[in-house]
Amino acid sequence: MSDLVRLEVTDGVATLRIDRPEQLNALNADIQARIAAAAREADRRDDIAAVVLTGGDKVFAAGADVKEMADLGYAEMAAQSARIHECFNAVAGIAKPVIAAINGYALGGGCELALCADVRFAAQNATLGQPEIKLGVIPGAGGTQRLTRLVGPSRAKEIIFSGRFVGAEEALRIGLLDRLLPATEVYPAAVEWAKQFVGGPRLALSAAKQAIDLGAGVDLATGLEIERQLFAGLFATEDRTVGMRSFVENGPGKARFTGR
Ligand code: DAK
Repeated sequence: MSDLVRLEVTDGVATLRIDRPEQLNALNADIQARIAAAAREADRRDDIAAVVLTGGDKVFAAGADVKEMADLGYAEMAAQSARIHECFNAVAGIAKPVIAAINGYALGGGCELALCADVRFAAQNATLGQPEIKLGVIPGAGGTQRLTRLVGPSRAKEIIFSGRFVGAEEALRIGLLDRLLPATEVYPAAVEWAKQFVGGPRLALSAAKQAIDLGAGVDLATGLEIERQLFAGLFATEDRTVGMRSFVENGPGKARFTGR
């Protein structure tokens, strides 16, 4: 793993860290590929219960690398767009709780990357936005879809059409962020949040994430059916047996899950 993207694991919590601060963590093709690889590793590894996505204490990511993109033609971009989607889908597809810890700018592809997490904690001075319109393009890594699902179509359109920066307070108010903290507390708070899932019922957490994410894109009846199937499937797990037996014998909240 390059130094530009690192996957660090401590006591069951992985930190997926982007580290190119002098370019405000601009996501070039190399970094995108490395994020995808790190996300797949985080998904695969049994010693990882939850993931913190961070760009460090100065900046989350100021977007895809505009300098790298500026001279590309249609054919090259058509090929690249599949790769960038692979990267973002790999993060969104981590079948474990994922939290974004946001300091500073999360713009364009940076904002879209944060949208691939399940929840977002940010510094009071964080700045979010989808400024692609000012470059003559639109968000291309999920912004028109994931932002809309999170804040609703009118707000998403207003943010995307204008390309304006969204301050942390507003982002919290509209549901784009989940918690605001002093800058130095963002990452530790995200790690604390992630820690609650260590030793948790891994398969049930994964099923809950799948039900919510898959259900968000379909009609209610289909969503309910997805939930029903996933729920029934959990009766094939050891954690379900342990969880219910522990409740019956010892009361609530004492189960020791195995993750199987
Ligand atoms: N790309 C490349 N370099 C960037 C960058 C970016 N997005 N953002 C910042 N940098 C670089 C700056 O060029 C500068 O580099 P040097 O000149 O020092 O070499 C360094 O980072 C520090 O930036 P500034 O000097 O500009 O710092 P300031 O504090 O003055 O301003 C800023 C900070 C965040 C307001 C400003 O840097 C800025 O506006 N940055 C660009 C923000 C932006 O427009 N983001 C959206 C990028 S477009 C795709 C899907 C998605 C995408 C692309 C393709 N496909 C499906 C194929 C996504 C597109 C985007 O994200």
